[in-house]
Amino acid sequence: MKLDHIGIAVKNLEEAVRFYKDVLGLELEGIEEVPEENVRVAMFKVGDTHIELLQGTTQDSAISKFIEKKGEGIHHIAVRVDDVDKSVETLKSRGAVLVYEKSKLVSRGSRKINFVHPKSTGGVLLELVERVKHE
Ligand code: CMX
Repeated sequence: MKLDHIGIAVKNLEEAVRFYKDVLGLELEGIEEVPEENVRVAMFKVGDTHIELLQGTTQDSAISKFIEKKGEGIHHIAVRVDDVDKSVETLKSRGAVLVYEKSKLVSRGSRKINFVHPKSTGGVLLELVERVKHE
């Protein structure tokens, strides 16, 4: 496993992007909508890893609900794995609770993701990310 990114929930993506880019001076890799998760995200490169800013696009999005309950802040930590489905099976067999029954393909099929529920990890939502290679 490698640390892929740290996800931060924000109310206003444009305002947050300005801070991370213009004040902190981080390199913005891109902004995209992820409709499968009802979020818009901005990805910044930080050394070998990334910071992902997320704004919910619907009231029932996981990000909007998180901000309503806990306010803005660190929402999840994402680790890169070679094969999400294999990792999910291994983690389940060791007793971890996964959020999605079936891992999801997002971002036009470029990433496959699932989440380990915070109740398994001591209060941290852990995303598993596979970068899908297309032939
Ligand atoms: N980090 C830590 N704890 C969290 C949490 C988070 N991000 N989100 C919720 N929790 C806590 C809740 O506060 C609650 O704690 P208590 O029982 O102590 O009150 C507990 O987890 C369970 O909450 P819940 O009511 O069962 O579930 P929620 O409706 O809050 O949803 C979760 C939690 C993880 C199932 C939901 O956020 C989810 O489905 N996440 C996966 C999808 C997602 O996060 N998408 C956005 C990112 C997309 C991307 O990266 O592209």
